[in-house]
Amino acid sequence: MKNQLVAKILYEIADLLEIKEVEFKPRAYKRAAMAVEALGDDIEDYAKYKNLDDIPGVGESIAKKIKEIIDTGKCLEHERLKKEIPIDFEALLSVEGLGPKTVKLLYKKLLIRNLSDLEKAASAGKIAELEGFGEKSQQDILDGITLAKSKGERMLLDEATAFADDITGKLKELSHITQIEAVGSLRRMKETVGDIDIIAVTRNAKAVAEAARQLDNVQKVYSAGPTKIMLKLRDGPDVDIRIFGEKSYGAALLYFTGSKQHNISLREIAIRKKWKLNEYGIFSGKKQIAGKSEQEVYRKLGLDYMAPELREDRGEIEAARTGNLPRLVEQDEIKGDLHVHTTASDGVSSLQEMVDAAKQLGYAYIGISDHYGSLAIANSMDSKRLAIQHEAIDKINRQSTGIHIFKGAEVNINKNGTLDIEPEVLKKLDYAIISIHSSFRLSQAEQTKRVIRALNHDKARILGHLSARLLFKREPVELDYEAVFKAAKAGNVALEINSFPNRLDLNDSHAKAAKGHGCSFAIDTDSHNAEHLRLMRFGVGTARRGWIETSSVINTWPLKKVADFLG
Ligand code: DGT
Ligand code: CA
Ligand code: CA
Ligand code: ZN
Repeated sequence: MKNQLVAKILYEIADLLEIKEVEFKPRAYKRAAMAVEALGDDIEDYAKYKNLDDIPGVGESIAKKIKEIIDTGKCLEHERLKKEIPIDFEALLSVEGLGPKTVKLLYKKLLIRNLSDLEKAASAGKIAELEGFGEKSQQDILDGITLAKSKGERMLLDEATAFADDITGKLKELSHITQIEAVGSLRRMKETVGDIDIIAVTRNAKAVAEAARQLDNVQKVYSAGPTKIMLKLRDGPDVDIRIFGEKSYGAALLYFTGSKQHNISLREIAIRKKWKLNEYGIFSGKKQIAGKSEQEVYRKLGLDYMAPELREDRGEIEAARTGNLPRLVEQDEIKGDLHVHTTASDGVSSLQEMVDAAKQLGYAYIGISDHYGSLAIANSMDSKRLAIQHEAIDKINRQSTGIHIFKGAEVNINKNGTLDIEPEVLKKLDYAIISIHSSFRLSQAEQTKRVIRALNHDKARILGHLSARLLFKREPVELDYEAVFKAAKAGNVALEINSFPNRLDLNDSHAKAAKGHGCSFAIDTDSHNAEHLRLMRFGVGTARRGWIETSSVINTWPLKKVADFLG
């Protein structure tokens, strides 16, 4: 899908025009970018079968540019603006606290174009001297640069998944490829991915190498032999493709899925049995005694099958040996999504659009949880707007459309642990998700006290994105997690596993620790447009990495039971 690429370029045109102080146009581009982001269909299909200017917010001139991006991967107007104003938006906006407005200001005042300009200016104390900045914001920027740089060559799981799906999808069309699958950290659903690893079975390795060379987004082919092809994608990761025979497919999957530590422990078991285990199979002397499937290899080693998400050598092998593996939650057991924003706060899709999209996913319920309170940046609701939303929800619920809508809200936890909502308004909700959106840097003791106090509010039923981290952007808050999990269990508050790819919060190890305290979980998406509802798979993957079982996930429960839980 080229939707993301189109939206990204439109957003950048908007930002560049804003720097040039062009009137009106920036808003138009931004609106169009948001609409493309929220579009349910593949934009390429849309261009083929419908009129691009039927998309709300897209006029004739922007439609032309979208067509140009679909056809050529870029837009001349955008290239021209970039030459005129050579700012590396992507890098600068990846620094926590820098928005388009600040980037614009820093360019105008200090001619900052990229991370290195920014770092120089901040280190020299020039940013603190600007009006509206100070020592603290300068230090925040320096910290932000360190984090943005830590991204290095790794990327978020959803980005890596999109790249991998694209390649495996195209190669799958070759008739001589009988099996192909992405492995490595991607298959283990790790929160960030270094390179993409792919295993294929084919009769014609030469043709695979040729096809890989021809992929339209390949930037460079490092090497292409009969068993291994290594390449780099344009604006993307390195990809290792390895080719195996049918007989070794399972062993190869197992080996290249990793983790390395999991592999090492398996090999030790094989050695104890006087066998050899490698990417071609289990061998007794020269004879292959297993290797066609992963199941076969595990069985031979006396182990139950372990889902890829478990393979981190965190006790899964012992559990597999003794028949004690967890009954992991699965994507198709999810019956609803309880963290969803709409146009009533900072979402892009309307209530009705969100409900329709949830229905299409086969959900039995959805919880609408727009921001409430004083958080200006998120266009938070007040009691008046909430009342209007509740009327709209009542109306849809009365139509008995086969999906139930819960009335929720995402409520900020104030610095002192009170909630940013009037008590009489809180009472009108079915439930509140309580989240940290400010005061990220309290001491561990203060932060822990704050969260535990907030847990005690009636209606606080889900604790949202607990660590508040943003991958490559914001460090997690300091917290006595064990104490919070204990309090959540005592108050019967579910812990969110936020599926948004730059959050994945709780992360895998926190989820596993919380499970140890008997906590329950809500895996949800924090959707801001209808497409985001599909991000659920990344939250489910994270939950599975945390050994989370179906029974403890509240949004696998039937409607009646969730309604009881929410109260
Ligand atoms: P990444 O790419 O950094 O996100 O992480 P992985 O896990 O995808 O690591 P990668 O791409 O270096 O290797 C893919 C898999 O291949 C890895 O998970 C396990 C296996 N592997 C790689 N190197 C070794 C090794 O030296 N020993 C063993 N036993 N397995 C290895
Ligand atoms: Ca890898
Ligand atoms: Ca690799
Ligand atoms: Zn939030």
